[in-house]
Amino acid sequence: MKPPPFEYFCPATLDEAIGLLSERENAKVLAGGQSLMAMLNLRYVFPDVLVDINNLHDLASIDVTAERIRIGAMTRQRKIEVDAALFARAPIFRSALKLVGHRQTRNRGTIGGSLCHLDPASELPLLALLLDAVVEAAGPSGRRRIPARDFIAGFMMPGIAADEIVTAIEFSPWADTHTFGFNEFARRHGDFAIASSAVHIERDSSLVIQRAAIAIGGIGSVPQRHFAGEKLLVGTSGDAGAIAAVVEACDQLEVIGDFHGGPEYRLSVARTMLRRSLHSALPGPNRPVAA
Ligand SMILES: Cc1cc2nc3c(=O)[nH]c(=O)nc-3n(C[C@@H](O)[C@H](O)[C@H](O)COP(=O)(O)OP(=O)(O)OC[C@H]3O[C@@H](n4cnc5c(N)ncnc54)[C@H](O)[C@@H]3O)c2cc1C
Repeated sequence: MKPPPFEYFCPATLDEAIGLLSERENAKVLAGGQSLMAMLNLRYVFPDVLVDINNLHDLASIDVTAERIRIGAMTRQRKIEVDAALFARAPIFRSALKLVGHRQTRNRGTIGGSLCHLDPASELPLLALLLDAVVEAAGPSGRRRIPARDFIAGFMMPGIAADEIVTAIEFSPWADTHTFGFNEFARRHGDFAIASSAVHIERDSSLVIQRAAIAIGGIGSVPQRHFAGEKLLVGTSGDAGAIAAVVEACDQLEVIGDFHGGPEYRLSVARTMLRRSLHSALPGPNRPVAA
């Protein structure tokens, strides 16, 4: 398959790229190309202009401080997977990235591209939601910061205008003592997940859960926070009863079916993935016996 014809630009600066997106009709950003090129070849999208942002090297960096983690939009997924400083403060990225496509796709694919493609089963938007990240976008009227929950505007619909470019994602790292779990089920390695779950937990010295974040991907039109489950978990020791209640409460999430599986099947897979993630995030004496 060949893509439909398009004009191609490869600007050297962010301003130039934004200028092209504002001046040209029906223009699209090209980042790692791992989703866009397939969509062009399959004739799902027909842009008249492609603005390749691979020369915007300033957008490819990872900055980790005690208060803040910032990942530039053009950072390759493989770079994020192996970054030691990021791993020390947010190890969930490595676990999740190992499940994003294949090493070859991660060598090219970018975090910005994944956020903007916004497949409901994508791992990186799920982490953005889990971590209450802020997405930074630049457009003709400057830069703005968009909370991940607003950025995820709908099914494969990022909350940015056609002439805006995502420049970075930022979030505050959790306490060094936090624990996490990330699990997903896909029919073949590298496929998009039928359901995925991401869990972050902070406990006090008595092993009582003080803070919890849970996000579920793949089962709805967008990745979702499981707020009801988080409430059920905080204040408990993460015992078997609490875990069962959190898993049960998944029926409060949006669940849709497609040709890969109906809603009941997806919900059942999501519950299993969540149970596994909770078990990984709750090590030590309070770890419940796996069901
Ligand atoms: C075999 C295979 C398996 C895969 N498996 C998975 C998987 O399991 N999980 C997963 O999450 N992904 C998976 N993917 C897709 C992933 O590899 C892509 O990297 C990702 O979806 C898009 O990132 P990209 O940098 O390649 O973006 P592109 O393909 O270049 O762009 C994707 C979309 O985002 C827009 N865009 C890109 N960057 C920006 C920006 N900075 N600002 C504004 N708009 C932007 C583009 O215009 C386009 O609409 C898979 C891909 C392949 C080929």
